[in-house]
Amino acid sequence: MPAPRTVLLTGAAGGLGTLMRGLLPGYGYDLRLLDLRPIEDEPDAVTADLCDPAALREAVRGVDAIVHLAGISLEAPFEKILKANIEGTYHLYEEARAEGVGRIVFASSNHAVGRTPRPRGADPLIPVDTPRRPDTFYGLSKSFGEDLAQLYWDRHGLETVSVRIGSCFPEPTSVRMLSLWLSPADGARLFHAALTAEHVGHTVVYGSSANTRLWWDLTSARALGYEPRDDSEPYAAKLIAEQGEPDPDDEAQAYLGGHFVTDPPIWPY
Ligand code: NAI
Ligand code: 15L
Repeated sequence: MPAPRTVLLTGAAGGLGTLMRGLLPGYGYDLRLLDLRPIEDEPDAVTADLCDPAALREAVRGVDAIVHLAGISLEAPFEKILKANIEGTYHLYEEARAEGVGRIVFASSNHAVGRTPRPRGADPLIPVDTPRRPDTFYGLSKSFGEDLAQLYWDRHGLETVSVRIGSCFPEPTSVRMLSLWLSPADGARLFHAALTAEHVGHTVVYGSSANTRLWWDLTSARALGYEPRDDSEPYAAKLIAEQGEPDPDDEAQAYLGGHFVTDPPIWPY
């Protein structure tokens, strides 16, 4: 696939979308923006629902690739997740296929494998082919997205890199995030690698920085050319002083998905 230049960024009004709107143009991309919500100071952004195939057809026409961030990003009743994340992602793939888009970078999540026990002591890092164990309907929708991506590669030759993002925020804000943090700058590096690596088929990668306390294996991400530069460790002493060391007997800290396993944050809309 030739290096993509015009990229549709879905979910462009969201937290990660806003960070990537700032960073991805630095890699030479022309971004076309899409979200359910209008975006201030972006009059050309497409305001559309993922469940509107006609609007998606227009939005994907002529783009070289898609970075798909749109959707419900926390736990919600199944019916809402079904619409936005499952049907919505299907519609995007279907319109991308119809318009001949070559590649999608799909924002999967650690919550697709959130019920996986977190490694302790000398345990090996969690491999990318660990069985999927969603911790929520939200995580289940990300697991669906990964299967959808595999189907569209196998059946239609539409490539995807599914990025199981850890926690992509300007700074880690919890002890758990010390292991999962993806700095925004590393996030842009990873998306750029996912957009430009050759022959990805459907590749699943974990998305985090080179954290000292890493829980998962970044080999498949590095194979795309991703070279993380950040590490959450400078934040560790302060966060541990405030929140304490993780308690292995606390169920909310025993799994990759953290408190999503016991008390998931609910999508507010
Ligand atoms: P966010 O909630 O801030 O942004 C999501 C955006 O999607 C919102 O602007 C929302 O308006 C839009 N959206 C929701 N439903 C839509 C629909 N039906 N049609 C069109 N747009 C719709 O979430 P955030 O943090 O920016 O995450 C972006 C993506 O990355 C999400 O898919 C999330 O699941 C995934 N992710 C994010 C992580 C993070 O650390 N920020 C970690 C793991 C995954
Ligand atoms: C996610 O998948 C969420 O979208 C994000 O808001 C964070 O909660 C992140 O996981 C996390 O696990 O920290």
